[in-house]
Amino acid sequence: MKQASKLDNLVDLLKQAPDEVFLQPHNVPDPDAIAACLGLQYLLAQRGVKAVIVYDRDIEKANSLKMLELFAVDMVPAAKAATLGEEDWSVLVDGQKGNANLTELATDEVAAIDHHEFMGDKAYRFMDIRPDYGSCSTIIAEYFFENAIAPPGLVATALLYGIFMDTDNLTRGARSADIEMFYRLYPLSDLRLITELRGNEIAFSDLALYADAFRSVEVYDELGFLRLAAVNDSLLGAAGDIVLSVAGVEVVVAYSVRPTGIKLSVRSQDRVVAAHQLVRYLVEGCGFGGGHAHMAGGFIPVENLSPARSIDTLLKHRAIRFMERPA
Ligand SMILES: [Mn+2]
Repeated sequence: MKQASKLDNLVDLLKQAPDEVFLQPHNVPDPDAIAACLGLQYLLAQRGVKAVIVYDRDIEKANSLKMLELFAVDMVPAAKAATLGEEDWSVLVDGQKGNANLTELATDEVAAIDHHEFMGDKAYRFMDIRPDYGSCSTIIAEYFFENAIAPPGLVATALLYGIFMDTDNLTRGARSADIEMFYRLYPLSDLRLITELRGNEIAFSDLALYADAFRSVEVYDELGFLRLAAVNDSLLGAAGDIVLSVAGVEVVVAYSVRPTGIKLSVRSQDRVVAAHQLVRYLVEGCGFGGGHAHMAGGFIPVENLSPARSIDTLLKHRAIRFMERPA
């Protein structure tokens, strides 16, 4: 007898759902999260499971919005999912319970498919967490090929773009699995759409924000700091990436100050500096954070901030102390 695939197991589980099935990506879904949800939604539909994609926090980035349009992704903001309730089940995609960037909805989170660091046992009934993968789209692409389901052109293109974005064009945290899936998706994809997405990565209104943020950049040896105005903190990671591309800068701490607290994005291309460890060090005792060795994020709630000490000083002190700690 043929061994059940991961998709088979997930489908068997979801067929027992007492009511609706939702797919929930991390908040402010990025291209990888959107593509993985789109692919999984298609796979489940092929197997007779209808799933609704539900997300929290508005999508602001131009390329994520463009994806929704080009791939006709049907995603519902959590606040508008009128039928969502405790009797519904959800699959977490590109995130896990306990992540700072994942709102706990009323649904029962029965499953998680993710490539971020393992957040500990959350009693899922299906779990596929592969922290060594560069993107969640790679995991979903494998589900297609393992089960001999051909991804339609639009789905293949979305997954290809998801891998492309999360691995920074296969240069950041990409593993052989990411490259293999990229290679298999490539001939099935519509490359004109990829070009169109690449041409929509920044909105015109973002330019002034970037310009202000870049004026705030300070560099201490290999460590760069960037402060962004709160208006659109989804630009944080992308702005951090640009600072990381500055010659000599290997580690970037980017942050934005918003009314509810400080949002952090950390990037590292220094092999001995793990971004998720650095972000945890930055927020120790006052916030939460996590991610991968190359990219990580965190948050410090406003109530934990000391009025006596500026956030700029706190973050710079802590980051420099982390860099100078004995190995
Ligand atoms: Mn991802």
